[in-house]
Amino acid sequence: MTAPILRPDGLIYGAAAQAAVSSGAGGWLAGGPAAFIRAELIEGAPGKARRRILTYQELTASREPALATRLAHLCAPRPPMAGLDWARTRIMGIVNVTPDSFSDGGLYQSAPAAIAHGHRLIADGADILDIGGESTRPGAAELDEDSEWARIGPVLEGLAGKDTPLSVDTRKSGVMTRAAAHGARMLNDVSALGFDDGALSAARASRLPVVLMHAKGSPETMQQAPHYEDVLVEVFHYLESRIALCEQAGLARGRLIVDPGIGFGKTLAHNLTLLSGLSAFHGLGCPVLLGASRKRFIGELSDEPEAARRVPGSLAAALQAARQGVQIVRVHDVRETRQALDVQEAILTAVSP
Ligand code: 9MG
Repeated sequence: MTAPILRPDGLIYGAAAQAAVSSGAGGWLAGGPAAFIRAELIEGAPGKARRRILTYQELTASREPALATRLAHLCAPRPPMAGLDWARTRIMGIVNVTPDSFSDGGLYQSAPAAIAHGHRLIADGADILDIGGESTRPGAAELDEDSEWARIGPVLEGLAGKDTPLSVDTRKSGVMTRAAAHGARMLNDVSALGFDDGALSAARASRLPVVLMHAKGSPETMQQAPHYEDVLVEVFHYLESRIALCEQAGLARGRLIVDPGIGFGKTLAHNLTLLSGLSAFHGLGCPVLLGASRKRFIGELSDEPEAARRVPGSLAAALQAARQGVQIVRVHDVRETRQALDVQEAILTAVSP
């Protein structure tokens, strides 16, 4: 039987959230600061799932053990990771040391240029930097491990030792191990530890938090007519199965971050469904990361072929993620995102006289 999914709805913030939780009318979403007063219950297999809305009070009254477990995951506070707590949405700034990334490929290809870019993102308000040496844009070819490390290693060393934690974006066990030894504080694997047979054990041994991202197929093939019966249900259950695999291998849920993988084997409609249903992923009991920055779906919606001109759409996606309690947004435009998130937070938590 498929485990139920809860997609929190009726999200509230600030004093309203506090009052709802205190009165028992609402629950904290992943420990707060957002709370929810109802949720969509999604039961059944993809393509046959039934959906109905229940109030928070109806949910807490349920005697169904699977539902109680889901609700507990949904509400529990997440432990800090890489020195970051989750009191506000964290910004992960992108440092691509690649010749061919979809948006900034070639711009920071030399280590000094990438390090300078990293410093700029920190000054702009990044909470964490994600350093990547292999492009994962649709159609990108694979890179061998030594070449990938030759790109990442010097940048990691150049940015390590600052207060801002560093994440390394890699699918390869050897790069994970080397990154951990050179000061990385997080691993970001777009294949959810599925690309390299040694990745699960390397990630476990690193003792670092790990991002598990959903992707359908490899970057080379993923945009060739992706199909789902029910994208939200399938992505959710895929991530749940990866968490179970990690836990069986000794990599605790408390070290995992989940990501629905916007643009990785998804059409525009799939991406929009995931973006509007992001709050459901809190039911996995891990912080949620979203990477929508400058992606193709924004270009499709706005008829904008140039990735660097998709900043407004990227901000809309980051704001939507933050309102749904997403803990980390992975972005190119840190300063703009910081300002947008700060303004939204001030509005959502404003106290009326
Ligand atoms: C490396 N990379 C590119 N896009 C990404 C996304 O959406 N999420 C994560 N975790 N990594 C990404």
